[in-house]
Amino acid sequence: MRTYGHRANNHPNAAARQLLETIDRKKTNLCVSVDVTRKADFLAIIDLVGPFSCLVKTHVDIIEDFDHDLIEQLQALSKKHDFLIFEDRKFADIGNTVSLQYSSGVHKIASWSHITNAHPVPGPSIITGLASVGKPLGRGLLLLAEMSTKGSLAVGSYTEEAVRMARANKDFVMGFIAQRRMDGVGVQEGGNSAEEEDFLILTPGVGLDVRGDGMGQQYRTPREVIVESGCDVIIVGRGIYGNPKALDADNVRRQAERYMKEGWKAYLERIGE
Ligand code: 5IU
Repeated sequence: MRTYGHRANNHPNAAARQLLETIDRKKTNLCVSVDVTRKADFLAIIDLVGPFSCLVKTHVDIIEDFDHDLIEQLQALSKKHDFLIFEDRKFADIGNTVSLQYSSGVHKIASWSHITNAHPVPGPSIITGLASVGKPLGRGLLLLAEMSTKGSLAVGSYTEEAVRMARANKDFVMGFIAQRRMDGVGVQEGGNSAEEEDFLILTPGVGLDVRGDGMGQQYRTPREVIVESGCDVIIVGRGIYGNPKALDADNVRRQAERYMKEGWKAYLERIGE
């Protein structure tokens, strides 16, 4: 299994290259997911976890006091701590509409988010729409090939079609949100092999202390995700920041470091070091 650094040197997608370089430089495959509704909490958590993260995942539409200053501060933290930004927008509409949702509105996601994601449900036109905005800016797109939730419909032929859509759009699609490596998935008999591709697999549903959240979320450990399933980045939210109404800065820092160490240990095991 190749190293993150080796993959960075050879990756054709600019955003994937940036992410792999950051992972290699900081020795962390941890993406922290920050689902909180107050700007002050959002920025405080990111400042605490930034040193341990290669990527910070946001849902800016849940922030009640969102403003342009939040984006400026987020970008400053991204520079200060050397992490990329991933707005987990999960676009799902027709090409024209998603191009407007990505570029415009209150949030202007494409102007600050290095990476975003989309449901493959509308078919390849969703990639065309998003690429018309994101490609000139050097952004990267992840397709949702699978989900971590109980009863997810993104399985079987749906997942295979998602991978085929990505293969046909490698200049903009850098990888997947999925629960396992996608090498060979959807490759038809006699069809092209997947040898030439290097999709990044970013995986939510990661926790060390509990197996679920009572709302359908299912957690696996960093080792299960990185070693057993061959994924590249662990996405961790509440396992790190706990209850946003009772933030404990020392504990947030400690948990981020704990997940970073577990994720890196698993990666070293995977590459045989
Ligand atoms: N998320 C999932 N599962 C998925 C997808 C996205 O949990 O399949 I696609 C998001 C939802 C949340 C974060 O923003 O990842 C996980 O947060 P917790 O670690 O707090 O469960």
